[in-house]
Amino acid sequence: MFEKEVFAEPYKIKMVEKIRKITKAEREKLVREAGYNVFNLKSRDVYIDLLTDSGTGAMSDEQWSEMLKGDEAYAGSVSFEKLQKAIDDIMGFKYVLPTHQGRGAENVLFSVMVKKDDVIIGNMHFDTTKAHIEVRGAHAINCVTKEAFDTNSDYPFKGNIDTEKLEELIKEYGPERIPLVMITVTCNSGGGQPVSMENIKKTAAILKKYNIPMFFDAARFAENAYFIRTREDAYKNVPIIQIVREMFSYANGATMSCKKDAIVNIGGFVALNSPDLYQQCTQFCVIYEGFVTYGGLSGRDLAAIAQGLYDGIDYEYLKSRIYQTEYLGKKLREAGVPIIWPIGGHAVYVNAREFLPQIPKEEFTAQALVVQLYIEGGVRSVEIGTVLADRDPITGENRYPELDLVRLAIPRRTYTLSHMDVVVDAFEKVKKVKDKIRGLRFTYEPKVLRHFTARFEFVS
Ligand code: PLI
Repeated sequence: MFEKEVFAEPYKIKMVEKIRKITKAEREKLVREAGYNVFNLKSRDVYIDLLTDSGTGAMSDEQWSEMLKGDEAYAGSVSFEKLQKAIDDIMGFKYVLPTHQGRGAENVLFSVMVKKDDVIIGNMHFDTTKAHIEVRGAHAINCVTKEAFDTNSDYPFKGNIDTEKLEELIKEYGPERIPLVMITVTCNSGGGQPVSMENIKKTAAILKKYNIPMFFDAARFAENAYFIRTREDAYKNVPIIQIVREMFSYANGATMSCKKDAIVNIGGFVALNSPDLYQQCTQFCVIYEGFVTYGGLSGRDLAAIAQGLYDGIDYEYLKSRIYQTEYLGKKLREAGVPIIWPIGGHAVYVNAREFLPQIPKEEFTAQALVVQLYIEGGVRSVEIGTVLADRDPITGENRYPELDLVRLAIPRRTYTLSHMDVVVDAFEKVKKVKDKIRGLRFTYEPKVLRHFTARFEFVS
């Protein structure tokens, strides 16, 4: 039995937002009307919303007070200075371009660095990163450690780069075709799994040999640093900020979606240590995002990010954050729900094919579980499986990823452990009807990014 440790969230609640639980019959009707796609639901009809941890966190009083002080000057605002200073202090990058969110940062950086037929290697690229690579006619290659595919082993760093394969890929394609390598920390597409400092160092050393720059997709850099502290012996009790500084010291730059570990509702940036690269990126920031000191954000957004970066690396906060995710994951595992192990930083990932073996993958096993979880408990989750994988653009056939997952992503500082108990209870209810759950088929299937707007019906 997973016992609650005696410690509490390192904050008290100052403002609340009502949530409401509607009846199961209402949820059945609403999800049917939504075409069995939870993206089409209204949030007011969701009891516990675990669709994403992106932009859904609760800001601190210090962030709100920074927002009030936000300087809204078009150019050279005080708020931008604060952001620049925070990024320099925490990550050690001197050159910063704000962007409206993470994908904006990818667009600005890749507009300069990525061209047709290039090869961008990463542990596991996030969808928007992959899309920004492929839209330029370049190739996105995942090179995560093979341990990542064993969902039950205790291996502590399943986000690691497979360094042997990395070197083979560099030799196969040639360093001149590889403008950068991108390490996503933590590795969202692989289950929120961390990358060890040892692996970061080793990867950096290999890339140095071939003169290939290394970048971080830093959306969840602070959670990664917490895992390094708690799972890598050499970093036991090392202050988080010191770990973060060391992580970034090996990199040439980073893109970041601040909607995650900077605990804001919108924002992102590109951070660099090369003045030349910065200069080249500025024109694309101006075209796509906004002037170089605001990048599509208001001054108050910049100020909230600056403060949020410090909030995000607070050890006590990170401890309660990761504890909450583990609390949910361990309780689900005890209840017999198969999950990716070890539990990731921002989310618990349920292995739907193992949980609902009677639903063939052609009938979107994980999507069927997402729907039933909403019907039973009002919990909104997200499918990370066949629907998300889209069709192969050449053959037109469905792509079936190795795992069909349901992600329960936990917004930061938003829900309590009692809410997690409600999620576990929803799974208990799903378990009771598990053998009766039916698969789904499309009634509407958009050509690209179908998981956002597709509609389904039950296979009878
Ligand atoms: O949603 P954006 O554009 O701010 O960020 C894109 C993005 C980049 N990298 C990584 C690792 C992400 O997880 C990411 C966005 N993630 C979302 C929306 C999520 O639900 O996980």
